[in-house]
Amino acid sequence: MERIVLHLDMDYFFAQVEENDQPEYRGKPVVVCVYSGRTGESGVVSTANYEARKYKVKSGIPIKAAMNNLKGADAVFLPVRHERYAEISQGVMGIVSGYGEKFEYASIDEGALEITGAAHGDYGNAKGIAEKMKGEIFEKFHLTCSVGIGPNRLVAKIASDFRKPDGLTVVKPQEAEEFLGGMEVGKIPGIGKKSREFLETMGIRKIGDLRKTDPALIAEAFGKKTAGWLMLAAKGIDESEVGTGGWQKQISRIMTLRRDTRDLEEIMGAMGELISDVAKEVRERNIAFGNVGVNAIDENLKSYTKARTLPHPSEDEGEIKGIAGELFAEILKETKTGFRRAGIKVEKLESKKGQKTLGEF
Ligand code: DCP
Ligand code: CA
Ligand code: CA
Repeated sequence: MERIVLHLDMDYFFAQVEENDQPEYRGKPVVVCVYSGRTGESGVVSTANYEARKYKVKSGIPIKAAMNNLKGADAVFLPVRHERYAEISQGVMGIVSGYGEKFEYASIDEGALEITGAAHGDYGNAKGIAEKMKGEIFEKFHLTCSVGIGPNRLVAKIASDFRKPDGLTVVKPQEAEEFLGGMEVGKIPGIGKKSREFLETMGIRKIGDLRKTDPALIAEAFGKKTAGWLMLAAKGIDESEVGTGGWQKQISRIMTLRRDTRDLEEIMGAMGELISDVAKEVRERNIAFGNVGVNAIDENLKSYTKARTLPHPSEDEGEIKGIAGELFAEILKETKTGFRRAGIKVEKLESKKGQKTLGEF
């Protein structure tokens, strides 16, 4: 079977989440900002929606410059809300991971998925899978994304960036060389500004130029290892596996208690909100957990953890609460000090579709 990999990248991610949470901003230029806090306007732009990008506002520019460009444009400037984006990201990636055999969480708004088996090695099927996935993400989260499909992660990732927003680009193995050839070398993931400028001094601007260059020259400039990888990339070759990468294998929350305590009821009272939060994420990611754990840190900063494996995977908030209560009771029985911080986690996460576990691959 021919290998098929899918790569997904959310469109103007942080800004799109903000538009959803505050629909009155839709249609206006929306700029999400990392305020440095020194003055009201100091800091950089995290991202901007497409309306704002028409005014040359993009990630990384100073907020002041964005304000300048958008003067009189009725633009909205919002502070970043990382937790909210992470929550949505997990929900979206939970959907994505269910469509293939192996999933890798690549960044807060990107994931790679091996779909060779799911598509039976057929690119037409692969396209259908991507359409269905995009549909489900839109239905559940009202978010658009851009997807690339190719014979490996490299080609799939570059393809995901080819048409935006709401794009779907399929690059078959025999099309990969041509697809890449006309692109700037900077499109190769890992080629930053410095490398790009250096290659340009060698007369190499396009990936096609790189392919035709004597590998010995590239090795002289970048070292043998990087050069080897670069020359393969230029040909659209990438044999790396889609693995577990940074995909979160547990969901956990921890908090500082209002005061040091040894009172089980007080600890469990404080845990209520954290447990609801964990359970909410479990639901949103459409997963189940096979293990519940607690963590308690006493007034001397000594840490105690306990966990229990469940006989069957569960999605039940009540079950987390019940087990957490028992585990905290055990910790209290074995100690004499007051507790300052307490936390909860669920592990052994798996997709409810059964066969595909999230994290175990
Ligand atoms: N981000 C950031 N600072 C940067 C680049 C990105 O804070 N310099 C954040 C905000 C983005 C998110 O990461 O929403 C994802 O980055 P992308 O590069 O994928 O950009 P977007 O998703 O915003 O836009 P696009 O539609 O071009 O993918
Ligand atoms: Ca993106
Ligand atoms: Ca991205």
